Amino acid sequence: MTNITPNDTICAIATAPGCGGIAVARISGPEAIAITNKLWKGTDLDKVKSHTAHLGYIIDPSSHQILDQALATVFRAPHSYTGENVVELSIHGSTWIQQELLRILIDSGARMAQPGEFTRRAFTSGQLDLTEAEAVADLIASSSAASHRVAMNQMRGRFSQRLDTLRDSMLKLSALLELELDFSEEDVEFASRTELKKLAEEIYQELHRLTASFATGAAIKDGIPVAIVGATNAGKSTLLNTLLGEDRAIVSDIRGTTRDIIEDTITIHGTLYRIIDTAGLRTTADIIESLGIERAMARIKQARIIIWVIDPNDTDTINDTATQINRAKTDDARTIIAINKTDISGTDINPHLPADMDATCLRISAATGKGIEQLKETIHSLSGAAGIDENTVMVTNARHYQSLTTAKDCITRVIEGLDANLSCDFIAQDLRETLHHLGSITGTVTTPDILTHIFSHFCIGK
Ligand SMILES: Nc1nc2c(ncn2[C@@H]2O[C@H](COP(=O)(O)OP(=O)(O)OP(=O)(O)O)[C@@H](O)[C@H]2O)c(=O)[nH]1
Ligand SMILES: [Mg+2]
Repeated sequence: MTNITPNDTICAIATAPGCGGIAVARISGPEAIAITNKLWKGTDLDKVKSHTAHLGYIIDPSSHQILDQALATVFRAPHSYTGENVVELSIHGSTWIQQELLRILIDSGARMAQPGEFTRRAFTSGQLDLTEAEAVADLIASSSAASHRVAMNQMRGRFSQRLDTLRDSMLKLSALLELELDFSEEDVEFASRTELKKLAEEIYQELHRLTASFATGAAIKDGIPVAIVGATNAGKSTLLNTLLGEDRAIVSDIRGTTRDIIEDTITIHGTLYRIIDTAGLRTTADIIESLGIERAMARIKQARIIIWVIDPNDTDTINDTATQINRAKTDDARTIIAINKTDISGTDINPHLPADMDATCLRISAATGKGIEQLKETIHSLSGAAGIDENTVMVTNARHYQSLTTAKDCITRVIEGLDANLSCDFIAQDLRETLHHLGSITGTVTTPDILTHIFSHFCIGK
């Protein structure tokens, strides 16, 4: 986003590109009402109250031809999304009308908006802080109840409130340190170092809670990855098909049927999961199958949940498979062992599972669907997405995660400084840095480059 002139008037189509029943053009800036009036036949928009809608005609000032009948909604500064004068023109959704309207608006003195420029103006005028502005983009991109709820909580300021509370604690700590600094020559009673350390540790714990929520928070946005893994012929592809409710993957009794990764999504209690079928793990001379196994291992690394499918009548390689899974998976990933084919093996066969496997064990039949509902419930309860409500605060944005992690490093230095009985000015410096990183999240400390980066990812018209 270059050549931003903050005080000019911008316009864009705010609805999705293409033809629809209705399209909405948005005009924002000091001249928004005056510019619209130049092409408006109907009530003088300069004289109408804020937050009122008016039916009229859009006239091309150069040809005097009617372009469309439209509804103009007027919002006067500062009571609008951007904090500026805003007019929203609801027009018929023909792509030609949309293009012509933009041309006429530009001829009349408006400028085409850059991606995210409306929201950037909302941030600049103090209507939204940076996290709330970013939540607008997340809300637009949300594709499940869970990602919608997390974005909505952030947009309503829940995350910013948590950061404000953290900031207050830091300011309190800072004030206590400054006091010690100012009066260190005199015989004044200060807050004890133990007390300061307790406060710093509370700040650390809160930063830790927030950074720890990122793995789940980010996964909720894109769908939580669930990898189905295990030996060949265990029934992995059958399980994928049963979970999806469609014949997505080829199933056969030939070992090594699945070579490439097959992935699709399901929703469990409003949370999106990416179910990933992988090639069966075995030693093979087949080059293509080996490549498939490599891909399977890579997916185990990325998975938040691993479903290890076992055929209880085929357990020769169970220890090798356990070693491979344990080696590849991250510490955060949770494992479910699904003992499959219970329709033919009965309930009496209990494969000997490796002792070092930390997993929840279920008995299923991927072919008949037995135990699949319980499997879905287990996936959901292990994912960390259960229990998201209107108060849940999660870090879902890599930028926030980065700043919080750096802030956590700084507060760790504060704690170490207090432990080592360092002089206040060193500790105060680390604390100022912590505050700086926290401020960069909500945008109290920011640079034009950061803003450009953030808002360029928005759609035009938002
Ligand atoms: N009876 C029974 N057969 C099953 C069940 N699940 C899978 N099968 C059969 O087991 C065989 C292998 O199933 P797949 O789903 O292709 O197994 P896979 O784990 O994907 O195998 P690879 O892709 O070769 O690694 C097929 O003949 C399936 O019909 C089950 O729950 N019960
Ligand atoms: Mg398969």
